[in-house]
Amino acid sequence: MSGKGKYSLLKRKEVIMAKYVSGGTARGVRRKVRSLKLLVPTLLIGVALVGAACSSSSSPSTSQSTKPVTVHESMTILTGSMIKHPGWPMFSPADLTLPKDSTVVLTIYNYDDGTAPLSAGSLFDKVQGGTETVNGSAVTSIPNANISHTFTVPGLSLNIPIPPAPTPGANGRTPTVVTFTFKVTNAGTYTWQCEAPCGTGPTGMGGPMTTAGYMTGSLVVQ
Ligand SMILES: [Cu+2]
Repeated sequence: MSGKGKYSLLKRKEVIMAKYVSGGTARGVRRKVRSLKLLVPTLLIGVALVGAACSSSSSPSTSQSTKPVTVHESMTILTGSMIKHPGWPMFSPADLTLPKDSTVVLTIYNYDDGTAPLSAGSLFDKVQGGTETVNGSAVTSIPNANISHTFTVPGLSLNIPIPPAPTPGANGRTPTVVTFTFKVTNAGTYTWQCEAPCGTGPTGMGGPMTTAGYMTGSLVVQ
């Protein structure tokens, strides 16, 4: 076969291939191959970008599910004489509703200047299940002689010992401010109780101590 003949054969093959692939000319095939060479890296970059977009769009939902929730609640302790019910101090409100899986900052304003020491050896003078401050200072217990009330939740293993308010002065009453920070996880209804004998009767355990809305109430976690 002559060189021209070989050329013609190759040329003819190219033309046949061109028609088969694109229905066009050999120049069209070369153009197609060139554009494919450009297209492959472009596609790879595109896949990488889509992957990056997917991973970045999934990260906010992850951070949302772990976002910590902090709630602030407050209760006020009033004396019996303040509510015209002598001998019956009360927590107001006595019931709280808290979101589960949250950190709770509970502030208790105690206007009661009376004390009700615990029985000897009682552990309700110790802070349990969270961190407590009294008028801004951190405490881990309150001397038994200086206990006014407690906020105790056996079902959550919480105990908040509460000292009395200052003796009322010329400008009236000022509260002792107790903050207690704790975590709640599981939903449920938990009963709280004051464990200091601040109620009526010879032992101080009657009246408000056993009456919901005074020295006992509920925490609803939902
Ligand atoms: Cu009490």
